[in-house]
Amino acid sequence: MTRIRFTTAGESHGPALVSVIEGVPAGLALLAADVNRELARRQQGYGRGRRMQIEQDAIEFLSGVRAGETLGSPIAMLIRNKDWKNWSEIMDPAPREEDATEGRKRQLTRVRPGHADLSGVFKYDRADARDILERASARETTARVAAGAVARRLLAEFGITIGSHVVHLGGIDAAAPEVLPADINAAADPSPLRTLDKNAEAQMIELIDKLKKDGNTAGGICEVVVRGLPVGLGSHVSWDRKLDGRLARAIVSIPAVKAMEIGAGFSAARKSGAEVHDEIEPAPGGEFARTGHVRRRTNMAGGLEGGITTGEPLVLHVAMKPISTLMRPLATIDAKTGEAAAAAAERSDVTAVPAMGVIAEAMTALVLADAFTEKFGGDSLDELRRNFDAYISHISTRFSS
Ligand code: EPS
Repeated sequence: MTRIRFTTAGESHGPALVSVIEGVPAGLALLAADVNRELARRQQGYGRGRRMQIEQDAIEFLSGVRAGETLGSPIAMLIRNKDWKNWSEIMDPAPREEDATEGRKRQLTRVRPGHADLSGVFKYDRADARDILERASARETTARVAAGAVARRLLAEFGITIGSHVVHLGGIDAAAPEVLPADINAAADPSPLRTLDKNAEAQMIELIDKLKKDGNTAGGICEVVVRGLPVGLGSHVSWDRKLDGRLARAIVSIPAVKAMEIGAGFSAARKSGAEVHDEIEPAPGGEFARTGHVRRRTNMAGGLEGGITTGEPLVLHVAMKPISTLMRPLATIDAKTGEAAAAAAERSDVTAVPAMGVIAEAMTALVLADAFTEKFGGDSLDELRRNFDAYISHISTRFSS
């Protein structure tokens, strides 16, 4: 497994973020613009903090791409932090004279409930929670989105598209249209909340303005939809090959994400089997070649049965808790003294749910690109395509002979 791996490095106010993705076949057309477009999507959303005005995230390829095509070698991408110039003393990797006497400026010891601050200080035995929060910051997700953009390019070659939209924010539900638009992101991205419901959007904006005044924050839920998948990615044979588990791990690792549902999710537990399981019927016609010329009458399963894709759209719901930095701080302790204190108020966002959808798309793309290359193999894009075409031709003629 794991034919496609990725890792990220970087502190929120350090010089740069780094993203390394490995296992992408050679010969995939890839431009910095393909990645930067996704980074720009992650930066949008009503309710973001001032940092998003400072940064204009963009990558430089350090390796793995030549003349606009991947080489099959690790692709390393550098994303410089524009804010670094304001933090270079505080984040300087080299020791400074004043460290011994005064310590670094902007220490954070009034640890924030809900953030990694306190557990991290204990675990890594640090005096300053900045040593923890700089890496725990959701700034790291920029590097995930960069890797995800490469995975998305690969999937696009095979007609697989990934979109998302916000379906809930801080107690406000957004009504989903009966039929989702063909291009979900083209419809959702122009909305400041990335929602498809204009009424809900206005209420969400009002809520965010109110929470901002109150020094408070909001969470919410995004729906991620993947179309164009073939039947047969993932496997039922062992726990760690099951695609549902692999997706859950990737998605729930996103900062502040507390839950993920597949298809009907929690609501399936309250229904009977006859209501939940999607009936299967023959489906002749070219568009169903990827599903072996069958289709489900419904998609309660959200595109996965037995940890394997069915070829129906993959549908995930991803829940994010409210951001844990509150401008009107909660009670905590001072990690220096152990005494009661009010939590530190670092610059932050009121909500980042619209961005979370973009990050969830990226993590989904990475898991699916891994499962896709695992199934179809190949060191070059052409080889991957030959293997894919042979499989589709095989499953689509299964019932015709
Ligand atoms: C983020 C950058 C951060 C935060 C946010 C996400 O920038 P700064 O800390 O300089 O304001 O805005 O991180 C958090 C909400 C958090 O709790 O760490 C980004 O690039 O997405």
